[in-house]
Amino acid sequence: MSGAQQAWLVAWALALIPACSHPSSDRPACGTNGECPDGLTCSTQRICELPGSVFIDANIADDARSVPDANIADDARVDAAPSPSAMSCVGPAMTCGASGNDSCCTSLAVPGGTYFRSYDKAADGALADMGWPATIGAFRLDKYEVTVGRFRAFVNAEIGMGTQANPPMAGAGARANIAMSGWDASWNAGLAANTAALTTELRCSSTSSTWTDAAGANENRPMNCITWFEAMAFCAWDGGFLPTEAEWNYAATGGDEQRAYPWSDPAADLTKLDGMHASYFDGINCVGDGMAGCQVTDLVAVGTKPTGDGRWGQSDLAGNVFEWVLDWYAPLYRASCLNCAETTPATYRVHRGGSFLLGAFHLRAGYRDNDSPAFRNVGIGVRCARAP
Ligand SMILES: [Ca+2]
Ligand SMILES: [Ca+2]
Repeated sequence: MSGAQQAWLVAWALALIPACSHPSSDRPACGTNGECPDGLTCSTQRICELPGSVFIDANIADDARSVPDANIADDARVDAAPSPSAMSCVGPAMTCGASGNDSCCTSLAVPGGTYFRSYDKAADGALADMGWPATIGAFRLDKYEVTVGRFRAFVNAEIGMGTQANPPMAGAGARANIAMSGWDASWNAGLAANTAALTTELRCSSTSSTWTDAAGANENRPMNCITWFEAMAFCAWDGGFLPTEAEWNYAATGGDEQRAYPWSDPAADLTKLDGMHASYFDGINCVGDGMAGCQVTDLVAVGTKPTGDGRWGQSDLAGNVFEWVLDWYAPLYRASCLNCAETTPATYRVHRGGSFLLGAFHLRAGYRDNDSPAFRNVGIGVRCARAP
């Protein structure tokens, strides 16, 4: 294929991707010397970005590549009831949610249905492509992001849990109807060598990691700084599995209501986004804790902003931490699908929902982001799904 043909093919492929507006105010500007909040890095455009993300925005012209490579300069990176089987809540007190007395492992039913992926009814038309329908079977999705306390139960369950010293069994966390969805032994190499290495790596930030080696003030905050491998291993051990990208999107957008944010009701009302609904970046501050600046307290205790709950009751789907999902990242969705997931190995895994460090558009139910499965960031955690 000639260079001109290749260029045309890339342009054609990019043109198929749902266009998104992505204002620079969604991300903090860099300081004079390139300073950014912990977890973000300064781009060549002097905007604090989530490092490693692959993002394509509405301005295709500045997106020279869809996948970053070693030559950074040419990469477009501008822009219900407690679950009976949740191992992580055997023992810990009922301390989660808006009143601080709910099981941190509450898992809520999501009825099946058909919807359009990365589409919402918001009047701004930013996610207006109805070309990607999907049908989802009934499942359960945990009400809360996985907390530090739950992750601690995992680390302490047996010697070496979630590390190469004690990896998941092959096939763990598999989905009944999705081939290649369980743990693959080749992923063991992606785990930390042992518990000492793991607990060191879990402190991926000097200021905003939520993990502490001894139980402390962060037990009900979302666990961050975990890789996709650790997210997968945790949910499998906990009696669940990672939601698919389509399931996560379905729950966040309220299925056929096609909400812009999980709480948007009526769906076209985009005005309801503030610090009461979510922990996010408002263009000036991380607003989760109501205080100026971005710090670990902006990683709010799960479920403490109930006005931001979704159609089926899940909390913090938008903001606080991005949530790893099962799928490998494919730039284009399949045209339509039934209980689908991208399980063909690629380079990046998908995470969804935006974080305490990033702005409004990242929180939209249809927004997609992705990183290497080995990536750790203060803005990325996980939420588990379960069989209905
Ligand atoms: Ca703050
Ligand atoms: Ca979240």
